[in-house]
Amino acid sequence: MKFFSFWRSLASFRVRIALNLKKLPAEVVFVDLDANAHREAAYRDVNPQMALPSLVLDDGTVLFQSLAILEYLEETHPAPPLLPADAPGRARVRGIAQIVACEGHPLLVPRVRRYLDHELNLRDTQQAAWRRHWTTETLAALEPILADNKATGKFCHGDTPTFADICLVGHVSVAVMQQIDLAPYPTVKRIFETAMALPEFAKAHPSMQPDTPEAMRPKK
Ligand SMILES: N[C@@H](CCC(=O)N[C@@H](CS)C(=O)NCC(=O)O)C(=O)O
Repeated sequence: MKFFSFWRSLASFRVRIALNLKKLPAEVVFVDLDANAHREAAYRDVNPQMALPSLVLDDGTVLFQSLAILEYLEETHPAPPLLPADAPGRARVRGIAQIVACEGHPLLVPRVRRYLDHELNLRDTQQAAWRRHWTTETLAALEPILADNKATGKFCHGDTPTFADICLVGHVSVAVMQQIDLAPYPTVKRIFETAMALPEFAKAHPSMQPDTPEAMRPKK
């Protein structure tokens, strides 16, 4: 498989975690979003949406959209399971994952930020306020869903990681980058720390990728 990825891409982060948990090797092709490489013909031919990630199977089939890729990996490589065995559990996990991937994250992606900047001419402080607002809204939605449900365990659903944790860690990583205080979201924070203690999550983190700029790597 060929995996088109960028270090900072949260949607790529999700697929990296799933590939690690399921121990699936993939050749990684780095696409530099900051250099607009995703808008060049070479990548547009792979994914006309010009968004990361994409996963190209050995027969040339192109998969796109991180949640669809996670579903594909789950169906084709069921161990370890990243969805619960019961239908209500699967709906809860997918619901939590979608709060992040379908509600929070789309408001923060480069093409939205570019529009705020170039078309709406918002000042840096206004753009930062936009990002902070939607990041916080998502944290505020996740906390009671996780805190007030007995299905929540060490992870978002039970004691093993699922799609929900895979999505949650990316969102919390963004909140940390924005220096948002996590104290009002103790369950989210606890699950983030539990998940990031696993090597499969830790080595998928944006700061740990081969294309991560030196300045964004953990200080030695
Ligand atoms: N919903 C998509 C998000 C895809 C997406 O917007 N990816 C970002 C990086 S995380 C991207 O490539 N953005 C390019 C742009 O906005 O121009 C998914 O989950 O795969």
